[in-house]
Amino acid sequence: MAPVQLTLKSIRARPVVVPLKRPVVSKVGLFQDWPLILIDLYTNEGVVGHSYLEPYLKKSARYIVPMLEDLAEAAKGQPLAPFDGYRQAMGSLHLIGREGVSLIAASGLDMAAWDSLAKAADMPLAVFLGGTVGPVPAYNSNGLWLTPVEKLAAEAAALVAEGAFTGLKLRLGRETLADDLAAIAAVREAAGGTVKLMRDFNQGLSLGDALVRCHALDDHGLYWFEEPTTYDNIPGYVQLARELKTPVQLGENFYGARLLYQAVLAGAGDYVMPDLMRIGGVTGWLRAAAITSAAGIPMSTHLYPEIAAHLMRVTDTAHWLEWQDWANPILSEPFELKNGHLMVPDKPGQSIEWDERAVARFAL
Ligand code: SMN
Ligand code: MG
Repeated sequence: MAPVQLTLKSIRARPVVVPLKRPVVSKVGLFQDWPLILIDLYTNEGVVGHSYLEPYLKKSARYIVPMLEDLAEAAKGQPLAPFDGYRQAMGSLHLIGREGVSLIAASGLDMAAWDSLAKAADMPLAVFLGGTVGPVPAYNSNGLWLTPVEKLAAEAAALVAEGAFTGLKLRLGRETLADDLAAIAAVREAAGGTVKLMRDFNQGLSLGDALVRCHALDDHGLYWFEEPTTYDNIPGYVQLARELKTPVQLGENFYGARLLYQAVLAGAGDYVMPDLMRIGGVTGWLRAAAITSAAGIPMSTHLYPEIAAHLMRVTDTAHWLEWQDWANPILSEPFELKNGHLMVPDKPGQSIEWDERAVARFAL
């Protein structure tokens, strides 16, 4: 089969808002439902690539969609080559800032471009990148928000049962240490002693409070402490990682692989978990994975479980996939879970196809 060179024709970006089975109650906000921006990338050769963004804020579609359209317009008629496209996007955007919305838009296009290329090659993305399809160890991150402690036990049991999970994420940083301890005890009892408990503070504590709280929780057999304090307080994270026995996890707010590199170099955490929308899509992920491989730092995923599952199959230090079913309402074939693993489908591309009736129903 002759290799197919794809040419970018146009894109379509459609905001939707999907219902959440369990509302997100967190230090970064309260979300009853969840906005997604669905991206379709059209090529002159007829291949259509897909990706989505999870921009947290419904109103952000008003500025992310035009930015996606501008970037695509600038690359129109050019060969679809994500490494070149990424460099071009960064070059054109650095005057208004490489981080933030610029990188979010570039990441969305990048993911759709890789999907298109893998589809043109008739390979799953994991295989296109030199790996294989198969299971990826996942923890269930669909619940255990800052909701009443009395409700956590039943929810923890339900979350384990949803996919025979061996890991759950619990959000901490409640009003008092006693509240956090009660939440941990309730979840531990209901989930069983062998289930790993990932703890997310969502940057909710000042550095001083984070030190006190994490020290107090350090002997409770927790699997990791995620983002105890503001994500860019690198010296603070260095101190936390040095002082605590429980591994410190961060990285969902790193914009680009260079910030991840700087954090790794400084010793700001034991684990990292880049987010595809911020790290720079597939291209940014591959760069981040090279850094964590060289540094020997375990790398987990943040959101985007479908495309992240493909990438974990080619990530040297692949650790845990964060499972959320939030995109399921608009996917024609949601990914399968088996024994606590997300299964990478043996289908071309990322295997993200829209359920168009659902997309119409949830259109913003
Ligand atoms: C998170 C994700 C999405 C919304 C709120 C909080 C969290 C995580 O940081 O790691 O899942
Ligand atoms: Mg988090």
